[in-house]
Amino acid sequence: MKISGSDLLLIIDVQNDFCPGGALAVDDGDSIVAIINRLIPHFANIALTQDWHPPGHGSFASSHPGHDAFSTIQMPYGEQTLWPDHCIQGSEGAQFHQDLDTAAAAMVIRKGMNPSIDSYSAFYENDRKTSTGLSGYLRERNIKRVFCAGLALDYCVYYSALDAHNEKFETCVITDACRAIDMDGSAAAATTGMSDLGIKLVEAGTLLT
Ligand code: VGL
Ligand code: ZN
Repeated sequence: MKISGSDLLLIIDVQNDFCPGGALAVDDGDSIVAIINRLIPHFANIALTQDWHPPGHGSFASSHPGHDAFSTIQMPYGEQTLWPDHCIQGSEGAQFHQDLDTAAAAMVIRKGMNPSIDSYSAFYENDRKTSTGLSGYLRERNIKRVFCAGLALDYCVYYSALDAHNEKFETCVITDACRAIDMDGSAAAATTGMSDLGIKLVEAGTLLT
């Protein structure tokens, strides 16, 4: 597969809290940094997302006494998984992994800032209505195809890929440049869900040649 000038590399939540030692660590999460760094020089357009929650965010189990992390509750916008406190604005855990080569990124989308709505996707908050503005930005920049990489495959990468597809961008997920949280089969469900929609699952090696 050949990368063109109208392709975007969307690097999702490669932050300390999602890496080993972090508050919501994804197994092997840091192992994707080297692969992503190798992909970066091949793309003319790069955007990063950064999970960026205020303290006491509504997606934190600690904001719902009596509810444990990794359980689910009903929010006004639907079901929400509760997480350990993570990616608090300005904290070390919210910083990008120190080896991630962020210099070439034109755009950083911060998300999950509304205290009462979580945001997995780079495009829409979890109410599925509130836009981050990314879609308009990409259209103005004439982006036609979005390649997703990052953390976590079954949450923020998955929802970002679904929305990129719904917004009519051709969408690919670079599977070996992602790692999953994988709760109750969520990684397999995300992978199947994406390929059923026609989202292409590709390996980094096919883009680097
Ligand atoms: C994420 C859970 C909570 C992610 C962010 O980046 O996949 N997951 N916040
Ligand atoms: Zn979060």
